[in-house]
Amino acid sequence: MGKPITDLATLAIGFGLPAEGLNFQALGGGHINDTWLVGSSEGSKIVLQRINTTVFRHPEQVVANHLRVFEHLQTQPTGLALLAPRAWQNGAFYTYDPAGHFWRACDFIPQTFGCEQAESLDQISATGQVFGRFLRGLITLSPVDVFTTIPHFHNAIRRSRALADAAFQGLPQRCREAAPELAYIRAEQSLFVFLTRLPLPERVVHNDAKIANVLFSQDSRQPCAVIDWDTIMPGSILCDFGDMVRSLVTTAAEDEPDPAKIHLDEERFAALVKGFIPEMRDALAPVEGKHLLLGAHWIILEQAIRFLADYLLGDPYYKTAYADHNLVRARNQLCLYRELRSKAPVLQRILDAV
Ligand code: GN1
Ligand code: MG
Repeated sequence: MGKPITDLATLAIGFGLPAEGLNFQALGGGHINDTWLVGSSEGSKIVLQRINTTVFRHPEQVVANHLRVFEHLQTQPTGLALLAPRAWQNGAFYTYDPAGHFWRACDFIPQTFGCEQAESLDQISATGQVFGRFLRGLITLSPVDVFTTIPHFHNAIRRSRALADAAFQGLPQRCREAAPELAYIRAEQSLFVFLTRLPLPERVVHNDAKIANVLFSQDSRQPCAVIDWDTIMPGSILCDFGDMVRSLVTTAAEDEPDPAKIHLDEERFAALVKGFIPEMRDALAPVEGKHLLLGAHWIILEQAIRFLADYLLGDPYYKTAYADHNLVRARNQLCLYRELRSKAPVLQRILDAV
């Protein structure tokens, strides 16, 4: 985030903001890219982003997908505000700075705010509904029209293998520290073999369907937009449902260290499915409807694996705020996963009843 403000100004002006009275606010929520909200004195605002090109190796494809999704969703009755991409001076929707960093921008959706954690059951239902509408809108977009910007993104078997490699090659002290978690994950990962055998339809999905990626209207307090379209690519609806459970049904932030505070709450789950399922019901294939809850198992265990592998390797992937941050995140996800395992029959009954 240590970019000199003058460079940000040049970029903001290049993406079409007037030069007068520019102001910059770092938006620190993301784990991967660097993001700023840039305003000008005449009132317009854009979101300016430096893409992490170690993670997104073909950032032009991220931008191409964004444009494709934007054009497609404009034709769909989602009722949601959309992220309009901004063109650079030359008409492309991105630019490189002199240091070779990749930048892109989109319009800020005015009068909105973000939220890291759900505050009420109504908010959970409304967020599930908005993701349902968004995904419903994407269902008519063919996966062949969208780039796979991160190959094997939700290939949990590869992720498990990467964890096994990290346990072998990672920082020895960290590998010792994480031995119980490694053993637990090893015992659970046969789930992923079962998942690969399911004939899941490939669809264009969001792939990061967490509450932090929803904007709420300042007037109505209702969710009005789904943001962070970087990982929209071919994948499975189960993953998006899993991320919703991971972020909306938990009682604590993703990096809460105290296990006593981390729970998967049945009422929250019921609120999520009440919002999400009616939007999606007639679009889901039977194999998807039947295995939605497995999507939560998949994504929560996979997320624990990803955080843990990163910890073992010395945190090359996720931004961290302190030394054990990724270990804390991994343990947090494993708490959720254990509760998911024990509450699965109850949660499945809730799903069956909607
Ligand atoms: C990353 O940067 P952010 O917060 O949008 C990650 C997601 C994880 C998420 C965990 C490209 O998303 O897959 O689920 O962190 N994005 C990428 O909160 O790896
Ligand atoms: Mg994301």
